[in-house]
Amino acid sequence: MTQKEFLDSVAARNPSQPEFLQAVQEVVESVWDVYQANPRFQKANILSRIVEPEALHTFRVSWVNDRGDVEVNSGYRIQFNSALGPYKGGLRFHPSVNMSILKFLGFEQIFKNSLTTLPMGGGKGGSDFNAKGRSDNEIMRFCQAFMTELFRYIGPDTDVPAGDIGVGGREIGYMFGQYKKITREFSGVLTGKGLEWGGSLVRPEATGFGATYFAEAMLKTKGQSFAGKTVAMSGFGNVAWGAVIKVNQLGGRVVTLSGPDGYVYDPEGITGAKVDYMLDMRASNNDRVEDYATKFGVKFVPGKRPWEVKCDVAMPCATQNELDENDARTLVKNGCICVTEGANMPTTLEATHVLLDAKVLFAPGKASNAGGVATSGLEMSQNSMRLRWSAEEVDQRLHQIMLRIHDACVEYGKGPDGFVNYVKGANVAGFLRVANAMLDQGVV
Ligand code: NDP
Ligand code: 2IT
Repeated sequence: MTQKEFLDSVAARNPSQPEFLQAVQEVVESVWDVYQANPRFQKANILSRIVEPEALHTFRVSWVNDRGDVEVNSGYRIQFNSALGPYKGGLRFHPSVNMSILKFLGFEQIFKNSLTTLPMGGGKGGSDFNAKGRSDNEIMRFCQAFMTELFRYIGPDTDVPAGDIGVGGREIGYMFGQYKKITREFSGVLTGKGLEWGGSLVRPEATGFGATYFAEAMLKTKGQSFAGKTVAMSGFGNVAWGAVIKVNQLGGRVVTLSGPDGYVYDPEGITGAKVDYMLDMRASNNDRVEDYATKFGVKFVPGKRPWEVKCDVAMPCATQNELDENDARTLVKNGCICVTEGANMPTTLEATHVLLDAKVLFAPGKASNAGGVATSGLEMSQNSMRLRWSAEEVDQRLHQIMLRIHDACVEYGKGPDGFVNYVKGANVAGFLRVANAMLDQGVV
């Protein structure tokens, strides 16, 4: 079978799932040669098995809003691959959520979790719930209704969900409370828990810290660092917040943030109270960054993305497909040397090719944003031991894991000219561990 025939067959089996097919295509393009060179993988039909989720759960979530009206949402949990450990991956609450988006995220999660080298399989879930304008009580009731269905499918040794877009510490708390009430068990069934009840220090910051450590390692391959660098960032949520903190610590200056309404340009840099204000914006359920511009008297550019701003490093930290081919060309033209994904698949396939052709340092999210799930893995370890590590210990382990992922990408992605294709490196390194584990475990 040719690569095209294989991709066509996946497309035929998964109609109307463009994001999922995009994620599959990127991985298949990278691993095809390695796969063809290994008859054992082919005999076990690993590639066809790896693109098929082990289980898909969908359920109705009915709940009552503050006006007393009954509302209905769709709930999902995708258990994609358990070759390396219990299913592990976040829950996304956003009106755009559908099967295609969750399957792309669950698929990416398999390889990301593999890259961490921690014992975690891949999964993802969520709901099309829209938190915009909801009261705290409504969010609690929704989370409880969601968990009343989800609890049947998860468990600390089966499937361990965490946060993603629209799911942070508050939502994890409400879901954990409901799980505990239903099952009468206090366990490590979710990660991203509060620090006083089983959470890990540094988990809130981990994705952004990890992405910044990864970017620093990439810059180092060119003898450079964040010191004095201008950074364009998108999003204003959990990942962007952690990345802003770490870029500041490493001497860089973040000059943009974005939301669905547009982007803010703050040439002085996002520091001090402005960083704390990001948490207020995320908690306001307001869906906009314009508030930041109003509060701090900086420029707001409605309806646009931040990639038109001149920068040395770009860190897309909002959502999928938010950096397209034109944006990539603009970044290259403006002298950007490094693009590190904090979000999952924020760069389109076409934009990825533009950046790689221009020899820009480009890190795919499955490598550079793996710090979040890696620290979730460390939270699971602490829960199992019933111990808590210090912030320094967690941060040090996180840093080491990110450097190891960077090394794995270099090992499998370095070309004859010395240029590192991190996309290829991450996909091949992530794939090999999963494929070998699947071989060992037989046809299941
Ligand atoms: P948050 O909910 O904390 O923040 C998401 C941010 O993206 C918000 O600023 C959100 O605004 C914005 N956003 C959502 N949709 C759009 C859009 N269409 N255009 C512009 N901005 C948008 O989520 P996270 O920070 O946790 O997640 C951000 C990205 O990082 C996602 O791709 C997620 O999958 C990925 N990620 C998250 C990890 C984690 O541990 N949290 C780990 C690894 C990756 P609003 O919500 O108001 O629409
Ligand atoms: O995309 C991701 O890696 C996450 N949302 C974090 C998953 C996790 O289980 O911590």
